[in-house]
Amino acid sequence: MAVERTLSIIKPDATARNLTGKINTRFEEAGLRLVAQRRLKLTREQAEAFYAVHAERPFYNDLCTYMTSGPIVVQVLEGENAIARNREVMGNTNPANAAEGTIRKDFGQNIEANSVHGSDAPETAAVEIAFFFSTCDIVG
Ligand code: IDP
Ligand code: MG
Repeated sequence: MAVERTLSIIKPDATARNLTGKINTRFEEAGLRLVAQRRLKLTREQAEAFYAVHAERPFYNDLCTYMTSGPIVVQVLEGENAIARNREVMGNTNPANAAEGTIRKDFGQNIEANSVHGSDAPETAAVEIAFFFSTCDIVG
């Protein structure tokens, strides 16, 4: 296993319910280190660009509306096998199908407002990290 970095987002449903600290604790307890973090509100243009890979999906427009509906916390998580590890800790996209003890099971509201985003592969992690952070923002 290699030390990796992945892009994580705490989504508007979770910041609205003041869950940033509780979610960060899940990451830290799973051995993931928060090596960069910033709170911001996405513009429509940013949300559309970030989720461009989903542009043809039926949920794309609603997803972009939801992701601009409140503040988010963007963060870089670092650790052994961080991309897969983070996705384990997050759980299934649909909270109704997520395993016990995962973030989405415990905090997610529905398949759209599912509290967290995590990159799905090394290539997408690199692109998504660069979307929000420059190298000097990330301190490992
Ligand atoms: P992931 O976040 O688990 O990687 P993706 O398939 O990449 O799941 O979808 C990106 C995001 O789009 C999801 O986290 C969720 O917020 C939203 N989404 C995915 N599928 C649906 C759906 O069927 N209806 C509404 N929103 C969806
Ligand atoms: Mg995804």
